[in-house]
Amino acid sequence: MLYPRENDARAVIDLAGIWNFKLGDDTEPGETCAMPAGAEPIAVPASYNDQKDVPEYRNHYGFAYYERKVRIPRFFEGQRLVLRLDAVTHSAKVYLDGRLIKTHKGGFLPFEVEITDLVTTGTEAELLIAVDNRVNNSTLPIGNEDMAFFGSDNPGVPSVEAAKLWRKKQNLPGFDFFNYAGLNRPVRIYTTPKAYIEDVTIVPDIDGTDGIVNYEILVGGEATDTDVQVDVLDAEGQIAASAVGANGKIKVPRAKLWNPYPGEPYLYTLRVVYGDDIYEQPFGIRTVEVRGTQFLINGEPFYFKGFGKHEDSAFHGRGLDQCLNVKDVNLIHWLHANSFRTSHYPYAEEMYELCDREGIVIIDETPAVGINAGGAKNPYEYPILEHHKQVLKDMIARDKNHPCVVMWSMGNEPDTEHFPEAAYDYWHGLYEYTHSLDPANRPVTFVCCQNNYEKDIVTRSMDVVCFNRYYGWYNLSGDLDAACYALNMELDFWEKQGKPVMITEYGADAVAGIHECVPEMFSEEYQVEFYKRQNAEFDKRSFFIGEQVWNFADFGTIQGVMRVDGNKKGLFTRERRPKMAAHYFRQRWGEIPNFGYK
Ligand code: E8X
Repeated sequence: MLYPRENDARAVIDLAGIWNFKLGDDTEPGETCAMPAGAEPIAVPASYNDQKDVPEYRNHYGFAYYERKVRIPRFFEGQRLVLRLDAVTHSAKVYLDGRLIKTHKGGFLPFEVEITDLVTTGTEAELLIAVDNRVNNSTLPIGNEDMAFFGSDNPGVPSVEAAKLWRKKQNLPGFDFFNYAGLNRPVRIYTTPKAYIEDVTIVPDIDGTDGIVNYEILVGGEATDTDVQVDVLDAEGQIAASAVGANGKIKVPRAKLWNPYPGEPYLYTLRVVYGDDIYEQPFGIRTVEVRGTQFLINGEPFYFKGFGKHEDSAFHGRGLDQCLNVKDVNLIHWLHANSFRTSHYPYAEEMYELCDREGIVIIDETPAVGINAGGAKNPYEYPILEHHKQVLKDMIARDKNHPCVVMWSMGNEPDTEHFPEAAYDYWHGLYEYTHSLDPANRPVTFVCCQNNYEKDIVTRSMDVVCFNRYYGWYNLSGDLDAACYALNMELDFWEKQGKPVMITEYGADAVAGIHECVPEMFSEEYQVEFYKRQNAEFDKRSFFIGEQVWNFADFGTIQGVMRVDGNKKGLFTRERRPKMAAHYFRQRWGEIPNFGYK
């Protein structure tokens, strides 16, 4: 799915601003819908939860209504008109002049609907979006539908059945991040000519000093007899190579490669002309390959230095915050880091464009988090497989041309221990499906949870072993000697798999400002000691290809006895103030090269 870009042939109207807003309940609107009375102002794009300090905004359960007028200019006459919503969390029902025109499930990927024949140019239309924030066993991320601790073994609390009678209906997130909801990313109307470019696929390759650009252009709309013209433009906008035809292979002599920062992340542009339509797609010439226990970028063994992140900030919630994205990218450079995982959902396209430009490597992850009932239930009986496949398809269709994306993560911390065969059937099927979706056939993984790795027969089947471990925090708490012993037992196990292995989460909560002479849990000193001791063990292992800490920054979560105003495992506070661990990693990663470390 192409990102909206204005040019000589296309216009884009961004509908950012103040909309009318009203919380509803869990009654689902039907084929027609009118804006409820009593509307309040709301900023778009942003989550609604932090925009008003009342419990109803923070703890809503069900639908919320967004409404505004949109004017379609006269000079749009004769053009194809498309309404695109970049992320409506978690699902949407879209109405134009009160009539349902589109529904969508999934809160982190774009969807669009053609409105050419639904509006009249030179007039105003009413756009109304009903946003459902509910999570359950059929959504990604997963919401728990009943909490085991309501069981009869919890004196003073009746059975789950009783609790369903007297406890108010609410979201029970099966994930450790606040359930921010709303029109979290841009809403736009864009135009194309009636005969238009529908999709662009680019698969780069390297042949000696030449770049190879394998491309495929999909066209749509009115048939024309014109052919597709394709030019490869260099960073100065000069034509480096050209071709005619909807698909083909273009050689770029003496190509400049896309390399991770501080290398040069050189970007070309594929300019496509079809009839009256034009589309310009930035891209990079680089290759990605797993070979033995190495992860190669442009044929060189790459070492991941980075984090799991979140799209999370005060006021915006999970809403697009380009100022914060620029600040975070600059802090990633400051840390001499080179990568992050989009935990635990695909991020806004604007962040991938920034990472393409800044040479930051991304592991792109779906919102499949919470597929884990701790053994109490078999989560592979949840009705999620078809939606999970749709999410993978949409994520790859959106992100396939980004040079910064080097691997797909199908999900985070599912239960792979208690129902190992069911887990293998579920994830191996998805693994093969994911490979089939990506024209560039990038490596595919998922991120396994802190579990019994000997019972887990899934993680070892991935292209790269990505594991999350908290030895010295969630278990062996405070005992870093025992933690390192357990870690080495596990690294011995992974060494036998003959695959590249990286840690995608490890960390300790540190409340900024708590200091101890003797490092103890929740102090900044303990967070540093936790990393120092475990990094020393990783450095001894040649098959170990990367360290991504949890988390880049403190972030908002649901309330719980283990969360002190959110999750405090950040290297930075939520306001991006560095803790001691940020200074520690800045020094460590400043001494570790991107390539050839292992
Ligand atoms: C944590 C992280 C959480 O924030 C992230 O979204 C997923 C969690 C650790 C799981 N991984 O809690 O800080 C470790 C489970 C051990 C029982």
